Amino acid sequence: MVGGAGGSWRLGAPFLFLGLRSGLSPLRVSFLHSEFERRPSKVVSQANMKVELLPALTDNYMYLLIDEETKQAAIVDPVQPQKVVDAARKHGVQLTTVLTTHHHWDHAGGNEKLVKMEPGLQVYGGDSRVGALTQKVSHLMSFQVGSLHVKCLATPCHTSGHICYFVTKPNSSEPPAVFTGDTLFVSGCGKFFEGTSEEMYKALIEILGRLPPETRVYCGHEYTINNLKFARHVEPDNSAIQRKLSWAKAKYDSGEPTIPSTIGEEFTYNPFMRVREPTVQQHARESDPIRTMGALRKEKDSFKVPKD
Ligand SMILES: N[C@@H](CCC(=O)N[C@@H](CS)C(=O)NCC(=O)O)C(=O)O
Ligand SMILES: [Zn+2]
Ligand SMILES: [Zn+2]
Repeated sequence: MVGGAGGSWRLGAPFLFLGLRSGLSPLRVSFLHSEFERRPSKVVSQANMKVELLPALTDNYMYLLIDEETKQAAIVDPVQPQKVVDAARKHGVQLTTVLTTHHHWDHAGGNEKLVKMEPGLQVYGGDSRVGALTQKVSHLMSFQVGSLHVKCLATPCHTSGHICYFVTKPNSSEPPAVFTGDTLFVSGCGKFFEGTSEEMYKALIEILGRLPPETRVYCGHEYTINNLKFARHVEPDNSAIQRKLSWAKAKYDSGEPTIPSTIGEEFTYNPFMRVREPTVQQHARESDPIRTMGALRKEKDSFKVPKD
């Protein structure tokens, strides 16, 4: 909307000036004025956000987040910069922003090279260990990518500086998106390298779990099938797990990603989001959700994934 209005103002002002100088009637001036008024709403009704999944390495995902209104874009975890530059060119968008979830090589390892290829990028992250960092962020800080609103959610545990990015399009009926890196996976969560069960409980239940249920979840890895096999081991009688696993196997067989899920869906099959459920606590032989979180993570760290 800002771009649309700015564009017509830049056009409108000289026309108005010429109009006065050449003695055009006030009618002509008011016609220009009504043109100016009409433009912004048209832009808003067409505006949208688009997310392109870019598979990287063996099972990582990078995400190109496009603001359709301004044709500006952000890239989440650009570990393979050439693929990012090619995708931005294909869509005809201007890459302005890098959103880094955490400092691990398979997520932040491409930042320096990308910044060399595309000078002037803003590189966001929550950890000084993130390469080429220009904007160190913390919990609830927010900024714009074009007309899209991005809110930083600190979710320390997998790493101490891990950030998830919650993206909304103001005045749109479109569901929001959240980029969860290695905190939340489809039906799983990241290993607790630099944090505690209490922190992962806070991240999954109190921060990500309180986002609108329709929020699209874009995670850092394609681990869905293995995660659902662990979920089935935890809750053998949960039909949401059975259904999602059959669906994920079919997707895998046709070479398609299983991303995104939604926050609402995760509560039905992700054992780490279900630590308050009696069935999950009984499996873990615990009666407290945080201790259940710890027990599940410990069990999954050495879980041998069955063939089917
Ligand atoms: N188990 C992983 C091994 C790789 C790994 O440790 N990945 C990290 C993220 S880079 C993690 O947190 N994985 C979560 C998990 O294995 O449950 C796999 O399925 O390939
Ligand atoms: Zn990681
Ligand atoms: Zn990772």
